[in-house]
Order: sequence, then C-alpha cells, then structure tokens
Amino acid sequence: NSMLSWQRTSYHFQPEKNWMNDPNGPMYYKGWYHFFYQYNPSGAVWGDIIVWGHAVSRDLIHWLHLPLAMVGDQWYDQNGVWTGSATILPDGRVIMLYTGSTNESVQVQNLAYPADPSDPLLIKWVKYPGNPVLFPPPGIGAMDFRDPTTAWLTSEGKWRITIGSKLNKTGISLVYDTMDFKRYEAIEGVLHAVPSTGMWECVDFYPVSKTSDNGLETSAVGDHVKHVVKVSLDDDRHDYYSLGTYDENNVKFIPDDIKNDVGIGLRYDYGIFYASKTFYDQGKGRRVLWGWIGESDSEIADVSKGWASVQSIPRTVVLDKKTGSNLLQWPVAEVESLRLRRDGFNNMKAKPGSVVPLDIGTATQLDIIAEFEIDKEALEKTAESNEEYTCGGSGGAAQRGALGPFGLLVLADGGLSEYTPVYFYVTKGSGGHLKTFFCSDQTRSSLATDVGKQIFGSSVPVLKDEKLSVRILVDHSIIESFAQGGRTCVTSRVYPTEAIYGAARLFLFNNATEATVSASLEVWQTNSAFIHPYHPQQTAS
Ligand code: DQQ
Repeated sequence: NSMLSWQRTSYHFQPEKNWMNDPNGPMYYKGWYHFFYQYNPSGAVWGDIIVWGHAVSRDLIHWLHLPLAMVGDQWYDQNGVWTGSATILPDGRVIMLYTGSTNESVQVQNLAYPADPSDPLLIKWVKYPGNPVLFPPPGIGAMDFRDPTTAWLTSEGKWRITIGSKLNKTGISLVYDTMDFKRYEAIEGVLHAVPSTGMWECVDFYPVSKTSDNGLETSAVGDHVKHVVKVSLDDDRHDYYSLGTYDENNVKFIPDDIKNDVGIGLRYDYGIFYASKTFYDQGKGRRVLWGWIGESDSEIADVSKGWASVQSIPRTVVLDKKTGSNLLQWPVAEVESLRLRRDGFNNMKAKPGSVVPLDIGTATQLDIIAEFEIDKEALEKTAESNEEYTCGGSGGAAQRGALGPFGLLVLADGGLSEYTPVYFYVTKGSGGHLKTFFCSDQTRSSLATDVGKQIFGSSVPVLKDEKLSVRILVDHSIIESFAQGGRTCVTSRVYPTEAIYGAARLFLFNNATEATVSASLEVWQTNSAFIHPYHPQQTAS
C-alpha cells in the first residue's frame, strides 16, 4: 500500500517487507558488520515460521540484504529458528548458538557455523549434525529455555554461556560451560535471579570499563571492569539492565544496587525497545547495542502496509564514569556521515508558554543536538513544584509546571494538528532539590485513532553545572532521543498523517509557567541510507 509508504524509515535498518523482531548474532567479521534478525518471510506479523534474515554492512548504516541465513528445516527448529548469539573464537572461527522451537515446541539450543569461513559475507550456514546441543534441564519448563548469549572465557579456559528462563515467577539465568560448543556442563545454581520478574528473554551479559570509553571484549575481567546483566521481560516487554560485579568463582552476578536490580530498576530505553543485544566490535574497539523497535499501530495496519518493525540505530554503550551508576548509550558515530544541511540556533530565548518555529526546511529526517538552560532567577524563586511527577503519570506536554515542560516538537505540521513533544520537566522538592525528567508525549502525534498514544520517559541524572542536553534522531515514523549524553533514552514510533514529507516541521516550545528557557541547537537534515536488495551477481566473484 503506497499510501502508507511514508512510514518506512530512511536510515534505520528494515527488511524490504514483512515482519522482523529480535536482533540476532551481530558481529564484525573480515571487515563486514553482520546483522541477523528474527524474520517472518510470509507476512507482516510474528508467527508462521520465524527464520533468520541476514544483512551486511561496512559501516552499520548502509546495508546489503543477503539470503536467509537459516530456516526451520530440522525437527529441532521446525517451529522457528529463534534468537541466538555469535562468538568469535581467538582463532577467528565463528560459533553461532541459537534456540530452536522443535516440532513439539520444545525450546532447545543448537549450534551452527559458516559453511565457508573464507567468505566474508558468510552467506551459507551449516547446522551441527549433533543438534540439539542442549535440552531444557529438569525442573525447567519446555517453553522457558531460550536465547543463549555470546560465550566468554573462564579463567580455566572453558567457554561459558548463560540462558534465560524462569522458575515460577522468578526470572533466572542458567549457566553452562563447554570446551567445544557441542558438549556442555550445567553449572549448579544460576548467574542471577530476581523474584516476580517472569521469563527472562534475550539475556545479555558483558563487561564495561571503569576507566576508559573503549568497549571491552566479552571475556574481559579484572579490577577495571564492571559487568552488565540485561534481561528482556516477557511480561512487560521492556529491556532492563543492572550494573554489578561478576564473581567468577561462585558464578554469580552481584548487583551494585539492589534497588536497581535487573527487571526492577534501569531500562535501556523508556519507549519502545526490546530484545536487544550487544556485540564487541573488534574493528573499532567498542561495544555496540542493537534493539528491536516494534510498531505501535494496529496489526491490521501492519498487514496492509506489508511490513512491521525497524531496528534502532546501533548505539555504543559505555559506563557513565561521572555517575558510576548507569550506562551511556549514543548513536554510533557513522550515523553522522548522513548529515546534510546544517542549521544552527544560538541562545534562543523561549518565554513561558511559547512555541517557536525553527526554519530548517523539511523535517522528516533529522539529527538534532539541543542544549537548554533554565533562567537562574526562575529556578531560585520557584518554591516546591510537582515533587511527585512521572512522565507516564502526567498530562504530558500539556501539563504545565513552574519549570517545565520545554523542548522540541518533532514531526509537527505547520498548523500543529500533529506533533510529538520531546522534553524536559524539572521539579523542585521541598528541600530545594531539583529533579529532571525526560519524556516523549505521543498523545498528539497523529490524527489517526488506531495508534499508540502513550507518554514515555523517566528521570535523568543531571550533575552540578551540567546544561540539559538532548540528541534526537528523527526518521519518518521513529524518534530516538538521548538525554544527558545517553543517560536516559526514549524511542517512539509515531504515525502522523499531516506532518509527513515536505509538510513536516520542527518547533521549539516552552510550556513552563515561570521559567524562561534559552536553547542552542544544531539541526542537520539527514540523508537516506542505502539498504540494497540482494542480487547474486553483485557478490559472485
Ligand atoms: N523472540 C524470539 C525468542 C525470544 C523472543 C522468538 C523475544 O527467541 O525470546 O522470535 O522477543
């Protein structure tokens, strides 16, 4: 349906058609980034038989689609080739572990590897004849055992993986050691468990450096390292992470802060972002995060437009050295190569209750960097204001407080019949303590009625002398926003009907009642990425 084609993104990864979900087995191999993904080749909904789509890129932005890497052609993956992870061994060999849903819908783990390791595109994959390599262990539900991680080395030289599951309502992560990825030893106990969090999907476990902004190889351990556990909660469809220590001897993850344990504390993203997975990019020495961004329109709309889901722009992940208590996520630097026309706005004053058009030309594909400062006088003279604020529990950008909301209206039309506010809201507690929230409000994003209209967001740490800052990537139907250098991230899918193509505009707004806000912005229109279909003659050598 060409009527709906404007909703397709221009520089986010998407298959040409049909349904996509989780990122699978991302890696960098012989000069190419490989991206696999959960894919339904026969429709725009999850179901039928899920297979592995495959694409390659030189820069994580421009892609070449390749043939399906794996389909469910064995009894042990007949109901779906589900999520898995890649491990690159020290000698360069690639190991792929994935979950198969068997002919009887039992979740088992399988081993696959490239048929021709000398092919940098790794077009053909072989399944190990001895599959499955792991069955659900005693006491674990046949349908609660999935999504093996990338393996890391133990000090004894074994490979170790973890696999999400649940016991009653406690989310758990099981651990296995192996020498050859064919035979496994079940480790007693669990890497981690959190009551009442339900099934843990797509567990991720990786080190981050306390001292440098380089990424760490998955097996890195030592005093300079903290560990991250990420789980995707099947029950509430969000990705949660926790920072802590990996106790190798006891095979345990110990969270730094029990209140911020996995599944109950911090999220990668407070909008739509799920089933994510990191990989270590040995080419650039960074850790890169991919996340599945689903639709928030109706299934009927997905079927009629013939596709569903996009992937996030890959994000680098590092520990926030300033707070020590959260990660920082930031779009990979390569996305900046898409920047075209630049408009700068310096020190614009937005009075309480104002909306200011930013004349940047068409505004459907943008990369925005903005900084805000609340007028000092208003900050000081404001007494208490809205101590109990939450983004989701508020009236969105229409709810006025002394010190917010203020920010940008993106994917807006000139008459403001549609717009999506991305904004800060500052509250002041009785002790004078300031707390900052970062939100995105979908309630006015579309005149259509069958689309999600939630208000997303969370608090964001703002340190002394820091300005409020945000980076926003706009791409037709997706808005990815990163506050304070990526401490708090919010991704929205929106479906404007008016604010499309040349009609889309950008505004600065300040809906605070007391504070004047000064804003400085850089706004780039962004080019489209090349995401090419596969033509065998292109790659035949
Ligand atoms: N998606 C896969 C599963 C995983 C879930 C199936 C998460 O392996 O647990 O498509 O979205």
